[in-house]
Amino acid sequence: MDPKKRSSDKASQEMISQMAEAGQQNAWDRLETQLPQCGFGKLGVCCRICTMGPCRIDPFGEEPQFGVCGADADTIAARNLVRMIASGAAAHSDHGRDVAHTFKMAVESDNCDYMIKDELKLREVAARYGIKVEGRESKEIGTDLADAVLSEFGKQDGTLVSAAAYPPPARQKVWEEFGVTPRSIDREIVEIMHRTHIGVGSDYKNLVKQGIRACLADGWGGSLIATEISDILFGSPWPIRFGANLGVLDSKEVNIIVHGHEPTLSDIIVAVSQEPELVKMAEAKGAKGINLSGMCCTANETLMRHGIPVAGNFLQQELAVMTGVVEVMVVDVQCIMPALGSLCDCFHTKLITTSPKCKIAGAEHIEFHEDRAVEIAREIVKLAIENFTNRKGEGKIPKATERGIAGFTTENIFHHLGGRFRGSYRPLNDNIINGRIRGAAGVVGCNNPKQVHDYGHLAMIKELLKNDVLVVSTGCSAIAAGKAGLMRPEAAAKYCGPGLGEVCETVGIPPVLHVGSCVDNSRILTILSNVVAEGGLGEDISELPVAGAAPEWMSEKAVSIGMYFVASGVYTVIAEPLPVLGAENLTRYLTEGIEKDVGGKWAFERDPVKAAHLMIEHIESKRDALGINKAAERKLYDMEDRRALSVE
Ligand code: SF4
Ligand code: MSK
Repeated sequence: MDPKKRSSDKASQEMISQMAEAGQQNAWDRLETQLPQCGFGKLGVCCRICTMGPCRIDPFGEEPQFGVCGADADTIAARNLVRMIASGAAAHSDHGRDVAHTFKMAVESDNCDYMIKDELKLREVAARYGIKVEGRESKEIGTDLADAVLSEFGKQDGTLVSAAAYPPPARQKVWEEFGVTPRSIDREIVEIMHRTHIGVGSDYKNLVKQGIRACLADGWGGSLIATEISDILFGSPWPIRFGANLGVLDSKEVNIIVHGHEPTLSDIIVAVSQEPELVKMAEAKGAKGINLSGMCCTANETLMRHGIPVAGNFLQQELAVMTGVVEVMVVDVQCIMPALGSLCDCFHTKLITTSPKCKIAGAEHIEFHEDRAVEIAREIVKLAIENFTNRKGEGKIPKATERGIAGFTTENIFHHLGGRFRGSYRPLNDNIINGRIRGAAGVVGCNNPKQVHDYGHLAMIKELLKNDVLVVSTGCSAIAAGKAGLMRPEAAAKYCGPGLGEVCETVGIPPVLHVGSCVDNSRILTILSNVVAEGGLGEDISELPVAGAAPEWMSEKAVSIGMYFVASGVYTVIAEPLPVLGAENLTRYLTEGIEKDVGGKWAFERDPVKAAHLMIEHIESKRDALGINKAAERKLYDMEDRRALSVE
């Protein structure tokens, strides 16, 4: 076992070796025990929707094959695919719903642990939902907004307000004409489950169509609500310095890792963990203090708003426990490996589950209730402090850490590029039109032990930067970029082509912009809407020189994200193919025909550098179509150019 074949991250390599020496299993080991994985499952042609099955189709069979009910490979794979979308959209949207409920509680109560932190955003978002804002108190506006967003989940009439309030008009027209404008969030997810039941639809394109409607209800609905309401409730992010990788753990302090996805509990833990009384308690136990860090997207939430360091991304959750210095790993929902339960048993680490939706064998459950948020957060921090004295020895913490700047949003990119007093996307559009920036790419998504950890993200991002493509990133991809130093402003000079490098250095931004967690992929959608609205790059997102990618994806949420980018007009490249390759017509539709219907399409490419070049080719073809490649000749910046770019 060569750790370099498992991870490109030095801190992770060190911990992988330690796990091997200690005889502890991790995700890479378990993947090996699973090999060879089921070919039918991989190709998407296994069905167990009813008990006449399970049925499977041999994709290499001479004769056409059918399940017992007569379903062919395209039907089976399409049903499986859209069920993945249903699950992914449900996960994001349920996160949005929970944040919206907390928001409702906050605006309706006079004595609550949460309060509105961003009044300006409250008014902006409320206005989009058609709520009167002039002359009204924040609490009144907030009450109306809470009701409006909560009704998006279950309403029976009309279409999503946000699907009309945020995307460019030309994009809305595409959806209307194709018949995929989402009606309500829950309804689209439920309808997938209905349509894929035995004996309902078998037309693979019609099945995908419902998948599209549900994923749009996720990206422009549930995820967007999660982002917008979190900004209002917990504060909109602003560029902030952070440290990243396992080296942020401190052997002298009480280490608490917040892991999962939602900000509701973690935001309160951030506040209470520095209360003098708790710090004193920690000192009385012999610790230097309380050290909070994050894992996966809860990390991104606390990093974006508070600069809390990131211990790692998805494949580092077991490695963090292996350091032996984690007193408590507190988890909420999503991307939490069940393996943590038994692994924590081998150490003093307490795994604490907090959501009734997520209980794990071997974990202690302290149920989180928003109306007692501070009290519960204190209880968890105290438990960690008490556990400090149970630690055996100094532990083994890898030294590797990096620093960077995160905290970019649709709104503040506006000011970074256009200046505080004349915020505008104009300089970004102008630099794309004049060719200094060739285009933009969203590189997002998970880790997957089938790819060398972080390598796919980093190789792809570096190739894009070298070719003057600006990168925005979320989720575990953003953490990978942060750990590799790509979120330092100085990275522009090292990794970017001359055009992008010059723009980044002039404006003072890193070449990879961290825009948040998985639900914050909705920020990328609204950034694209703003670029279209700014003018000069076409009328629709599908005309923009942009592309998306998930080079190490693994979760069903990534399928929903990928599909909502495709359905919003974005060419999207993923490494591990969607499990559809056993269904020829469906595969051809997703990678070709779908473009005629929604403007975007999928591509599958495991080699991250080749994948980057597919994205670059696409970006250049969009530039050609816009007629802006003619204006691409290089020139040195004169003072006038620099003035146009500088931050006021
Ligand atoms: Fe087999 Fe059809 Fe039942 Fe699927 S739905 S398990 S293909 S009989
Ligand atoms: S945490 S969904 S592993 S990005 Fe959002 Fe990372 Fe993927 Fe989970």
